[in-house]
Amino acid sequence: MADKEAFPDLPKIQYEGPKSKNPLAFRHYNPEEEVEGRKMRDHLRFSVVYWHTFRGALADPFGVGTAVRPWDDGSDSVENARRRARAAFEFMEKLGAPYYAFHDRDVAPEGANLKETNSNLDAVAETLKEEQERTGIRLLWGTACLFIHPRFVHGAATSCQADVFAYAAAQVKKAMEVTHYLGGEGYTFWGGREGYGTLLNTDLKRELDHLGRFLRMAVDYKRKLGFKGQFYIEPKPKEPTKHQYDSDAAACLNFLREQDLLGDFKLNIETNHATLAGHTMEHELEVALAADALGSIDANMGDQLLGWDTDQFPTDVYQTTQVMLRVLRMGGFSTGGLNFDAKVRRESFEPMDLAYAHIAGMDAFARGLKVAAALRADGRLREFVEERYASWDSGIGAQIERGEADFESLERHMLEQGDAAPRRSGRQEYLENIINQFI
Ligand code: XLS
Ligand code: NI
Ligand code: NI
Repeated sequence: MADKEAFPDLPKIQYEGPKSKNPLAFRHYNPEEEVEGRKMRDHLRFSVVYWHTFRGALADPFGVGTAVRPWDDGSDSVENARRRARAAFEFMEKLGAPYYAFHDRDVAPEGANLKETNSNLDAVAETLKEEQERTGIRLLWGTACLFIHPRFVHGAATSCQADVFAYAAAQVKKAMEVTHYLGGEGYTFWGGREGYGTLLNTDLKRELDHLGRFLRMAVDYKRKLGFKGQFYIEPKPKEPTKHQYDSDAAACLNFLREQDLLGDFKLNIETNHATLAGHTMEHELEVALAADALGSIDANMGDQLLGWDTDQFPTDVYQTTQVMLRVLRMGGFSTGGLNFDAKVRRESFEPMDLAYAHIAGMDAFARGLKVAAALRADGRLREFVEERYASWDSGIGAQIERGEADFESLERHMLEQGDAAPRRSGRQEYLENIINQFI
């Protein structure tokens, strides 16, 4: 099996332009094409996730997995893990994705104890390194899976059990070392079970303090290790917990500020998590940007009628446009990228569906990038916002912004002026129509 291709029907995907009807070609993603003076490849920094794409069986709460993955014998052996890794790199290479991301337990099986588990991870990491060197594909970020195993039933860093906290610390230490060994550009903390099912059994304050202490230890160890990658926190409001402590961008930022960790973390914002939190993706991106803390993006989308993290491939060009408008405004990613934290539907069970899904996501983002760049070149959206705030550029507005006004001076000003009538329409529909002109 080792030398047989895992994806014999998958050619190297090429850019063929918008008119192509070839389902195994890009219509918009042309890695070499320049947009705003930078190659598309470097704007988009696409990343394939190991968990959904190579470990997801496509089970749901009502049915078993349906995924057909001929290269995977379903066993927990290191040999199977290595074969799977080679299949993953074959796929990513043919797709032309420059990055990937994984949890420790995605890539290597759990052993009988921590020591065995660590050596399994080391063994598979060797294969990953070989494959990275062979293909030039790089690790966007690594992470530790602190939510599947029963030991994490009450959480990891926020468990009521101190020994579980210690296990989680040891696991994250190892996952950071492996990420460092593989030259990872980042490391993500997503607290799947860092939250609660009921407050009746929960000491919220104590759990939050433990989480802060855990992250502080991670920062200290990062320095000791000499790992230069970016740390990310990935907000999500719930699922599997009723309430996850990192519930949205604002909650994460407040927590990091409280724990004096803001300088050491950026946010990894996921579209479907934003909507689960009752926000739009663009809201979450704006909150992160305002704090200069937008690091990376888990690119997917949810379903309006399904209230959980459906993690669908992002195919909505309106949404990818909104995302790329913010990424361009930020001046592009530095360590982050567009990480397809997305899974094919249970009905899309063939290996080739993995290709169709990623091609769809990559093209939707490439198109979103082009639309966003065109909107920026057009300038009307930006000018509208600038003009909307023009009263802050001079006079009383500028005085307030410079900190030269107080309640008394403002009262004097208004007693003189008499009243403040609404002067400007918000023009939402006019603005929405500008976006449509470019899509
Ligand atoms: C789950 C999260 C998870 C993180 C990595 O909802 O999105 O996949 O991205 O632990
Ligand atoms: Ni995610
Ligand atoms: Ni998710």
